[in-house]
Order: sequence, then structure tokens, then C-alpha cells
Amino acid sequence: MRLYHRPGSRSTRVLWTLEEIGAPYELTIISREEKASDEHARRHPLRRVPVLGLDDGTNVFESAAICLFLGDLFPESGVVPPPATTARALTYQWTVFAMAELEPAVYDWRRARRAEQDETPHAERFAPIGDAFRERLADRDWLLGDTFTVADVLCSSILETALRRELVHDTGTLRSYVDRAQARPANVRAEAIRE
Ligand SMILES: N[C@@H](CCC(=O)N[C@@H](CS)C(=O)NCC(=O)O)C(=O)O
Repeated sequence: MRLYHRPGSRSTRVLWTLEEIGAPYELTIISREEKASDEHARRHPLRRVPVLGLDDGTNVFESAAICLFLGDLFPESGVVPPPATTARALTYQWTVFAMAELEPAVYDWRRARRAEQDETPHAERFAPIGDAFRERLADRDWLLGDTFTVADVLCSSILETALRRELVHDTGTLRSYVDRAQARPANVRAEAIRE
């Protein structure tokens, strides 16, 4: 397997997952120019990262899809619970919630701030999403309880962006969840890979 990666981008989620599961992998850090190339367009129709190149020559894109696939590839890692269990259903739920609700709210907010537009609608959109995490994590370390899953990779990564960019101020549940996730050795290793 080969991950096409740019440090500091969404592909770090996949790198973190690869480190969590202990998979052997190769890494290509692609430059902006390489990302814009026709060669990369054959890997990803929108010329984005992450892309995971499989050994059979298939290229898979979309960070959440790749993370879920990696969990299936290494079931003993536990980052994706067994199929057809309640834990698997909740892993899908929070993973899709990350991509369909949390990420658009946070990234649209970030874009509005950069463009110096009114942030109020974005703050209002985020509020119930933040509350959903506060409620879920009030008495749990991870979204599924004691078990860390790829849903935590995705949700904590996006919440980290929201906190770091000061879109959200939280010194309680969200902050400690993000800190706990960021401190995982697999994430520390993934963040350290810069070239
Ligand atoms: N939904 C995609 C989004 C991928 C994405 O937007 N990647 C960004 C980096 S964070 C990218 O490659 N952008 C390059 C560009 O748009 O030119 C995923 O989660 O994998």
C-alpha cells in the first residue's frame, strides 16, 4: 500500500490510521506541483489527497472510506469493530457524521472567517454539533466508550482544527477529547512525518 500524502492535510487522518493499525505502508509526500499533475489526476479525479494506492493497482480516495477500509484490513487492531455489530453501526454513524455534518460546518466557518464574512450562521450551525459531542463524550473517553475507532480519528481531527483556529472555545469535554486523541502515540508518529 502507498499513501499519497501532504503533511498538515486531511491525509494525516489516513497516516494516523495506518500507524494505529501497524500496517506496512509506503509513503509518497507529493508537492503542490505533483498534486496538480495529470499523473495525480489518474489517482484522484479532483487531484486531491489522500489517495491510497493498493497493491493491485487500484487507487482509493476519500479519507473516511480509506480509514474504514484499513480497519477492515487489520481487524485485530479494533479501530473498526466487527461487521453487523452495534459497535460497527455506531462507528459508521460517527464517521459519516464527521464528514456530512462536522467537517462542512467547521470548514465553511473557516472559509467565512478568512473572507471576513459574518460568522454568526456558522457558529449557530456548529452549536448543536458541538453539543452532540459534549453529550456523547461526557462520560466516555471515545465515541464508542473504551474502544478507540476511526470515528475518533476523523471527529477529533476536525474538532482539533476548530479549536486550533479558535472557531470554538472549549476548555472542557471537547478540549480534553482532542488532547487525549492527539496524544496517542500513533498520532504523534503521524504528525512527526513531514518529509
Ligand atoms: N473529502 C475529501 C477531501 C480531500 C481534500 O479536500 N483534500 C485537500 C487537502 S486537505 C486537497 O487535496 N486539496 C487540494 C486541492 O483542492 O487542490 C477527503 O476527505 O479525502
